[in-house]
Amino acid sequence: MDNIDIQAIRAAFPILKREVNGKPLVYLDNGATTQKPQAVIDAIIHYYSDMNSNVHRGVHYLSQISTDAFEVTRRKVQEFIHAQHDHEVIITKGTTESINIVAQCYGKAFIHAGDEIIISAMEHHSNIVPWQMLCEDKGAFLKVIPMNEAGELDMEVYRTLLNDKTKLVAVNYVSNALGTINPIKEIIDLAHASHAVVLIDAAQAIQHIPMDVQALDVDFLVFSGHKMYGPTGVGVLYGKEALLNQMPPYQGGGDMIKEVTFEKTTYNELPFKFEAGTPNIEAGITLDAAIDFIQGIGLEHIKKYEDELLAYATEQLLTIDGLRIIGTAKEKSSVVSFVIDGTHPYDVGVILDKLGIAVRTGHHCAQPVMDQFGIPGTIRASFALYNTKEEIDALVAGVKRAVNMLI
Ligand code: C6P
Repeated sequence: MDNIDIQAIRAAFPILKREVNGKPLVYLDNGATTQKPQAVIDAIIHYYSDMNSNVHRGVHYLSQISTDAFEVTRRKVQEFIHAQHDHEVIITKGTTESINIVAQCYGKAFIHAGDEIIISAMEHHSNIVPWQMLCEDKGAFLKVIPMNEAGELDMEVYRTLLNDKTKLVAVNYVSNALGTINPIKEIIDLAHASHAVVLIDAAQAIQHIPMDVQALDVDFLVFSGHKMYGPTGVGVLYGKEALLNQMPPYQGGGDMIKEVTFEKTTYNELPFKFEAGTPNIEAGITLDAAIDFIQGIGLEHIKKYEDELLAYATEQLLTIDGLRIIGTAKEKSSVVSFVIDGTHPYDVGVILDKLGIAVRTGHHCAQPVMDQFGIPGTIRASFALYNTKEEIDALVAGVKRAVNMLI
């Protein structure tokens, strides 16, 4: 575990010092949301103590420094994902809103009756329901790339699903329920060969895997700030300039207009066309500190360290009798989902909580995944860069204890 000073990293997250139920907190629910480093917390305090003001509106000093800071984040995101232009970065509420913007706006302009949209069998509900709503609205059809028992997409079937009716492909980079890393470059290239555009849901990838939207040639990429050590209520929609320019706005309101009369409104240019109303200013501004934090360590180092944690957790959990890992793809990231014969995931989760260990139990907003495996849900441990092998040992001991109590 070279290059990672784990004690220094842990010290940067004040919440990791607390106890839960009289035990040291072991936080393994990072797929749901990550904890925040002191630098992000300080940035939020600094924003409200020294800067609070609306953005893109005022000539006064505070409004200008807030606006500048908000735009610094936009450029930081641009650099972080290697976008060509900063105006290709739309600041949203989060992944869910970003996907809904594409479904509504791209859908309004480009999806027609009889068109087909492809998603995968391992999508989060946020990357299923907006497309179902669009298909219902437009008389389009939703097709699903199946996956095998390991939780890997069937790329042969994907090739056969693509045809000249396919208009859009929407797939996650990393599955939140299984941890599978999908072959998104291949997915994108095949879709482009069929003249379809591609949205990649990077909600579970952006904090673990270096991202380059130009190298990927992805059309839309979406993610949330709160899963990458940043604040809640902010996310990103990256879109290629040409596509965003052709899409109608999402919501009408302040900031997204150039000129309004009662007869006609002209819309603002990118990115503001998609940013109606006052944004979550403090979250927009302080996402910058979260990206600085990640870049200060380096995603290559983070990925290497987290891969070691995942391998160790997988090996140790498999020593438990009756434990089955759901999601055994060759390429995985930071998630281990499992079930244990004779126990319900919820009961195991409650016992782990009594031991101070936070995991998520249930369907993880991916009910079709659970249906395919014929289970009500899983116990999911999801890792971040501050987790340790000792915490995995605590998880394994806790699961063993739960098994002894429940069976
Ligand atoms: N997954 C989890 O515990 P929002 O809620 O908009 O920030 O992110 C939605 C979302 C979309 N796609 C994927 C792949 C996701 O994992 C999530 C959020 C959390 O797995 C909360 S349900």
